[in-house]
Amino acid sequence: MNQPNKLPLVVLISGNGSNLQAIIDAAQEDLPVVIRAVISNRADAFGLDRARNAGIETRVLNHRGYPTREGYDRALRELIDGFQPELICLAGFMRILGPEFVAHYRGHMFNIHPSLLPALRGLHTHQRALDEGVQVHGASVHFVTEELDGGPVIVQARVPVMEEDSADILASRVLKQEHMIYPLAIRWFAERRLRMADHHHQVLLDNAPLQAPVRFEAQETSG
Ligand code: NHR
Ligand code: GAR
Repeated sequence: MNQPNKLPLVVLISGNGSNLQAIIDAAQEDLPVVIRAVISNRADAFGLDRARNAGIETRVLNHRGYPTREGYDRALRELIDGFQPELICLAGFMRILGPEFVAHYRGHMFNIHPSLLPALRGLHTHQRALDEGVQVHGASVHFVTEELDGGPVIVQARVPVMEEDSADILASRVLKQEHMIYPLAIRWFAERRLRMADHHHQVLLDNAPLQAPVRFEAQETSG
């Protein structure tokens, strides 16, 4: 089915897929996107079930079948391009992507990262936030560039770190915010309000460069 006014997406996952679910749910409301496919590097990713339940095409491309990263990247690119997306969303995707892959989708790929970038790039961000004793933590949606977790940041949500937090409790507090900010950034892109400047390190929203990431303010809810 071709839906002319909707932005075609491909979502890449490796695991639970709760961010994917947030995008699916938003698309069933009024987010003007159509998810053409969900691709996982792991066959056991629960997010694949979420996609199937929503009637979305799924594919598994296991990196273990490829001796080189370049080979995997090439196969992944061919798989993605078959769906002709205008935006690729990394949503808990756990494989680093090489410079050629990234260049092919320049300005057309988002990632959601569980920290207030540029703080805490890389993995295990919640435990590292606790270890460093930071009082404020959060999540960021950014354009993907060749620099890992280093692309220009679109929107961030902040969460407090509590004295008694475990990494899991902190992660779930952050994740709730991720589910708000990822559909928001996708909405701006779908509405053609958002793009990455040609020289890569700037986000343009309504044609104006962001001086800092948009700060999403969490709604106070009970509990
Ligand atoms: N690729 C590029 N080029 N740029 C980015 O900003 C990327 C990227 C690929 C993934 C997500 C990122 C995150 O949000 C992401 C951003 C995986 C690793 C990692 O070390 C690090 C950061 C991110 C994703 N992966 C290991 C690897 O060797 C494998 C770890 C595993 O399988 O558990 O690829 O945090
Ligand atoms: C999310 O917190 C996402 O930000 C993070 O993994 C979780 C995936 O949850 N991403 C990374 O750490 C990427 N390296 P989900 O599968 O439920 O969306």
